[in-house]
Amino acid sequence: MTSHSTSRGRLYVALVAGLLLSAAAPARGLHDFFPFRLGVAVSNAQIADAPERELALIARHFNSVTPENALKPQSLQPEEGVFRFEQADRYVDWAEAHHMKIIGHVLIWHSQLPRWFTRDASGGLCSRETLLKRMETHITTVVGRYRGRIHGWDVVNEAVEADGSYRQSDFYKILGEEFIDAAFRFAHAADPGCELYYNDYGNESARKNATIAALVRRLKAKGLRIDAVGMQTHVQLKTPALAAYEDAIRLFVDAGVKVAITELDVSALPNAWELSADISQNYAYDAKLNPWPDGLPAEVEEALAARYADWFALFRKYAAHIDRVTLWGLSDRDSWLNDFPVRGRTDYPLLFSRELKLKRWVTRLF
Ligand code: 9MR
Repeated sequence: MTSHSTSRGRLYVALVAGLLLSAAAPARGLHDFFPFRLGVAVSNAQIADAPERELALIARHFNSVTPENALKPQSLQPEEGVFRFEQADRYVDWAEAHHMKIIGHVLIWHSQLPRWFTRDASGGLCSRETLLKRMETHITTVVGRYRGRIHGWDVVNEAVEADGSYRQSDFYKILGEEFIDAAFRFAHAADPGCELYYNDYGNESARKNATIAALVRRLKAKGLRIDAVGMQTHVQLKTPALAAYEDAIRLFVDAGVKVAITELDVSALPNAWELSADISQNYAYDAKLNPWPDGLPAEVEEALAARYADWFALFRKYAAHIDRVTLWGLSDRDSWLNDFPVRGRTDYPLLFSRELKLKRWVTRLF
C-alpha cells in the first residue's frame, strides 16, 4: 500500500500540492502530479486572442495540447486543394515553444468534413479512386507539413457505432472498412516517426469496443502502425459505469496497444444525451435541463469532485498503459458542453472554473 492510499497520506499530498500550485510557486504545474501526460484541448480563439495569462496557465499546467478544431479537415482544406494553415501553424509554434506534446486531431472523421471530400460534382458519392486520392492528398499534405513536430495523430475518429457495426459514413459507404487501413497507411508514410491513434466515444459499449479491438488486431496483422486507442470519455455524474471503461482498457491493451484518454469532461447537468458525444443530437432548451446557471450547489460540486476522483483512480491503476489524459478544454467557460446537446446551458465539466481558478478539489486527484 502506498502512502497515497491512506487518508493521512492523501491529506499530506493535498497540502503539499496546494502549496506547490499556489501563486507563490509558479514553476510547478498540475501535470507534475500525474504518472501520465496531462493534456488539454485548446480552441482557435484561445490561440488567436487569449490573454497571455491564460496561455501561461495552459503551458504551466499541461504538457500536451490538442487543437480543439484547428486541425480538422474543415479548418485545413475547406475547398479541394485550398489549404489554410495560418491558425494551425500558430498553434504548433506556440505549443512547441512551450515544450508541450502536440496531438493532431483529426485526419478522417465524418463530421466537420467539407462536402467536397466525399462527393462528386452532382452531389452523389464520389468513386473509390477519387476518395482514396483525396484522402492521400489531405493526409500527406497535413501530416507531412508537421512531420517531426506533431507527436501523434487521431487518424480516424468515431467510425464504430454503439451496436458494434461500422458507421454508415460516406467513407464507409465508398470504401468499406478499408478506408481505415488506407488512412493509417497514408499517415505512416507521411511521418514514420509519428504515433497513430484510433479515437472514439461511448466506450461503455462492449459491442463497440469488440469491433475496435478487432480493428486494432487487423491493422497490426497487416503490419500497419497503430499506437493507441483514444477513449474520448465525455461522461456524466452517474453514467457510464467505470467498470465498463475498465473492461475497455483491458480489451485494448490485450489487443496490443496503449490507451489514451483523449477528451475527458464530466458534465454536471441533467443528462440530455442518449449517446455520450453524438453531436448530431440536439435538444430544445428547457430550464429543467439547466438548473444551476449561477453556480453549483455544494452537494453537486462534491459529487463532481468524487466522480473525478474515481475516474483518476482508474487511470492511475492503468498508468502503465495510459499514455495521456487530456481534458476537453481549460475552463468551464470554454466547454462545448455549454452548447451541446442543448444550447445556452451552464455546465461545470472541467478542472478550472469560469474565472480560471483551479477547482479546490483537484488535489483529490493526486
Ligand atoms: O469541442 C468541439 C466543438 O468546438 C466543435 O464545435 C464540435 C464540432 O463537431 O467538435 C467538438 O469536438 C468534438 C471532437 O472533435 C470529437 N469528439 C467529440 C467532441 C465534442 O463534440
